[in-house]
Amino acid sequence: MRNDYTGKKVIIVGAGRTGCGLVRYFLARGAVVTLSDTRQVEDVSIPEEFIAAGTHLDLGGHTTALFETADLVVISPGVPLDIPALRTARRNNVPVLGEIEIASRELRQPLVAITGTNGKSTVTTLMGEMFKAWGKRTFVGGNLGTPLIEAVGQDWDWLVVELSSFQLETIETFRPRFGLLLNISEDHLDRYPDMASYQAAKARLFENMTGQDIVILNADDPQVLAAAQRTQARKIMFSGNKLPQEGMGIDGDWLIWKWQGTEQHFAAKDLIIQGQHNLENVMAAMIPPLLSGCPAEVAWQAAVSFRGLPHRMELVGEARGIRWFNDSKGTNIGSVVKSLGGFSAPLTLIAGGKDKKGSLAPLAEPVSRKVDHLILIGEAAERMAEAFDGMTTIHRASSMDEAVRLAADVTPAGGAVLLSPGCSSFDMFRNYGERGRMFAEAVSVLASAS
Ligand code: UMA
Ligand code: ADP
Repeated sequence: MRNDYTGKKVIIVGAGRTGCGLVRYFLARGAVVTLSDTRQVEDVSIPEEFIAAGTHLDLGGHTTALFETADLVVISPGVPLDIPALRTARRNNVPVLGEIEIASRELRQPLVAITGTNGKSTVTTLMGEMFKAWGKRTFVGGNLGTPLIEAVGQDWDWLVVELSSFQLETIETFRPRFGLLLNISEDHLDRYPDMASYQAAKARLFENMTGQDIVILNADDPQVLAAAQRTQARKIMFSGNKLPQEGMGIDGDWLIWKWQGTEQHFAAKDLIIQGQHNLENVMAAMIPPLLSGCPAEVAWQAAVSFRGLPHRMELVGEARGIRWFNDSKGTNIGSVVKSLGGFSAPLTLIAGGKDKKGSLAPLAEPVSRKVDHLILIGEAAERMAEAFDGMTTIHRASSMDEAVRLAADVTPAGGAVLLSPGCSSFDMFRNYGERGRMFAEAVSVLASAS
């Protein structure tokens, strides 16, 4: 039996949230579990129950010999497939799979998978709200935070799952009922050798989908359409600038759902979340519930009540007559371009962080047109300073506090400060959430001092 792991030697790689979920899953199924991580014992927190249940630990590095004789290796998304231990496993014909594959082999509920470079978390959360408003017991998770393996064994009607390219690299039979590809622009070029490999990882979403499944695609993104070219699944489009024959699009101030000869209209002005990209997100989120029988007014009500997620263009303060926006989740260049789109006031941009090595060129035009002051932080500061030389006034800061103080000095009242780093956070912070919180805290210190 495919899911019978009794007595099997299973190595879980990565002792983060995914790894811990996997250990619990395999212990409950009688496997002989080893948890392997590059971190030293003092740097990881291993739950007591794992040790009590006999979990073996392989810490401070991955012991290659163990990977030669395992029955199965299951990796966390942050673990690259080309590390020596995983190469050894594959050379010895030991299957190397990811958490999404393992979880989806157990889960029988209809599953919506959402991927793309930007907008995944927004669409996943919003769609979850729609299914819940319709009265469905809905798991909402994946890359968003709660690993899919934690959905196993609970009563759900629907699974709404955000997937990263990392997670898609290690699927085998995973087959969602609905697969959404929102957009593709440069990201994660610190992990992929080139854009084609990143795009290929995203396209794996479609590989097991059949004519009975539905893919939902951004009609305006050529890379999305190229990635979905060979899929067998039925294609339904959404578009931010036209009306597809069938699907969802925009006409003036209206979002329009066209389906089997009928049309339904929704007033864009009723939405709280702002920006062209969020219209696209709302349309993408509505399609699976609508096609599954959710009444249109229920889905739309959930959309108009949605206030957006923290760290995505979140207004965190108005200190010194300046509006301060936290877009810490803007972790790639494409998302910063979208975020700048909404600004017209004098603008200071705080950017930089751990460099993902993608091209900065798409940001040049919006920076010269919209950004009066650019404050750079983190490892990418040097490369960004070179790329935007002469286009705006460039400053450096060595901490978030310093960046915020500097922004307060150079931005006039009536202007705005935007933290939209275009980089990941791991050079200076634990994650994008901590980076955004430190920004908001520095802004509130400023507000209370003024
Ligand atoms: N590790 C090794 N060997 C390696 C590399 C890493 O042992 O060669 C260990 C690390 O020391 C660490 C562990 O692996 O202890 C971390 O694994 P992980 O990074 O996969 O962490 P998790 O806590 O399991 O979080 C993962 C996702 N992380 C990544 O993709 C990097 C989380 O997405 C996700 O929320 C979670 O699973 C639940 O599904 C975060 C993310 O940054 C938010 N995602 C990227 C993004 O959104 O851009 C893709
Ligand atoms: P993800 O989960 O894919 O990182 P989020 O929903 O968390 O996406 O949004 C992250 C950032 O990406 C936002 O702050 C915004 O700047 C940008 N963004 C959101 N939706 C879109 C979209 N549909 N197209 C392009 N950029 C977007």
